[in-house]
Amino acid sequence: MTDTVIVVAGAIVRDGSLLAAQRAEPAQMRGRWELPGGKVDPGETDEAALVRECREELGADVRPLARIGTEAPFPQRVGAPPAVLRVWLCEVLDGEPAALEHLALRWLGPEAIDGLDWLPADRPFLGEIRRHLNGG
Ligand code: 9L3
Ligand code: MG
Repeated sequence: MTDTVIVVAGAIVRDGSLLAAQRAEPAQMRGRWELPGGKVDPGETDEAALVRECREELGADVRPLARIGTEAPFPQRVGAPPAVLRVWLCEVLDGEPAALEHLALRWLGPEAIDGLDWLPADRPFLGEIRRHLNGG
């Protein structure tokens, strides 16, 4: 497992809506939707990486509240090391999220979550996020 890439992402929730972000790159992911985040750097904690990535991508400070779902492996490019996705429920602490590196951002109510073209790695987490938005 030593060369497994850990990717962290935030299910950022505010006023009953989830923040979805539309990827700009790489080309084969362009236009698809994700929970914002990225790779954990060597020596960095998962939560610190999540806060850093959200600051870089959204220009806002988030606070991770609770880990959700189970660690989901997802395929990277052929020949790339295996990767896993870990997701945290987050709140916005400071700043208004902006699409600094994404094509667009959307705040989604529970009924709108399923309608987007999500990255396959993120899909398994959506059910639990929707239940959270619905108060359960
Ligand atoms: N990835 C998948 N779902 C996500 C995130 C943030 C990332 N919610 C995948 C896309 C890339 C890899 O993880 O293959 C690294 O992500 P990034 O550093 O390019 O955001
Ligand atoms: Mg990223």
